[in-house]
Amino acid sequence: MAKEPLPELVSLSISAWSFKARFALKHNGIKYRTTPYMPMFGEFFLRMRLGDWKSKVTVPVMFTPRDGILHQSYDIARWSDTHSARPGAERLFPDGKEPEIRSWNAKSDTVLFFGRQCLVDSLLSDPAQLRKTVPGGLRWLGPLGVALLRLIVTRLATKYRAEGSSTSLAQALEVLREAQSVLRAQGGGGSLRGRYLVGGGFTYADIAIAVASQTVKPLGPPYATSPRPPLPQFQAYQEEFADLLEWRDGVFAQFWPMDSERKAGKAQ
Ligand SMILES: N[C@@H](CCC(=O)N[C@@H](CS)C(=O)NCC(=O)O)C(=O)O
Repeated sequence: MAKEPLPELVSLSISAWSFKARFALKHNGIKYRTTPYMPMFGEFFLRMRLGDWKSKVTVPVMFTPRDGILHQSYDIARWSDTHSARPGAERLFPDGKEPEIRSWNAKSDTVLFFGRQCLVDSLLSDPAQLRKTVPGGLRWLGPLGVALLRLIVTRLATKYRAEGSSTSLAQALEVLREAQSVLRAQGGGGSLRGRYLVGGGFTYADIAIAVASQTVKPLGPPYATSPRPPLPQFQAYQEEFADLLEWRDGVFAQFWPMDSERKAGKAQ
C-alpha cells in the first residue's frame, strides 16, 4: 500500500501565527514537513498552488493529505487536535471549551496585530535593527539582503495596515492584563506557573497568549529560532507583566516538545 504523504506546513519562521500552529502540531506529535515561505517572493507560488489570485494570502497554510487546505493557524491547531499522534497529549480544544478558546485566540491576534505593526515600524525606522533581523537565508547577500528585507517589510506594512491600525497599544495591554488577572485569580498568590486560562488544564488558549506575550519580551532559542527584536513600545511594561512572562516561560518549559526537535537535530 502506498504511504500517505506527510502534511505540509508552509510557514514563516519569524511569524507568531506560524509559531502558534507549530506549537499545536508538535504538541500533538504530528509528523509534517515544512516549506519555508518568503513574503513577497513566495506569494506568487503559494497563490499558484492555492489557485487563488484574489484573496489576501497569509501563512501558515497547511496542505493535508485528506482534509484539503487549512488557511488559518487556528484551523491548523484544531486539525492537529483531531489527528493527534501523541498518546496522552492534553487536548488543546476540550469539549465545550471551543468558544472560550476561540475568544482567547482572537485576543491573542489583537496583541499580535499591534505587535506586527510595531515591529514593521521599528525595522523601517532603525537600520541597525533591520540589519540584525536579516534572516539566515538572505544573510549571504550582504547589503542586498538588507535591501531585500527592507522591501519585504515595506510591502508587509502596506498589506497589514488595516489590521495594525484597527488595534492599539491600549487594547494590546488590556488583553495581557486580562490574561494576567485571570491567571492570578486562580490561586492564593505566588507564581502563576502551572495555571491555565481555560478549564483548569493546558489548552490552545495558553499557547495563543504565551505566544502573544512575546510582544513584551521575545523568547529566544531554543523555542524561537529566528531573531525577534524587542518592541520599544512594550519595553516599559516588562515589570508590570513579570508574572505573565514567568508563566509564559513555564508554559514553554513544560509544553514545548523539545525532544522531537533534539532528535531531529534542529528546530524548525
Ligand atoms: N489569520 C491568519 C494570520 C496569519 C498572518 O497574518 N500571517 C502573516 C504573518 S506576518 C503573513 O503571512 N505574512 C506574510 C505575507 O503576508 O506575505 C492566521 O491565523 O493564520
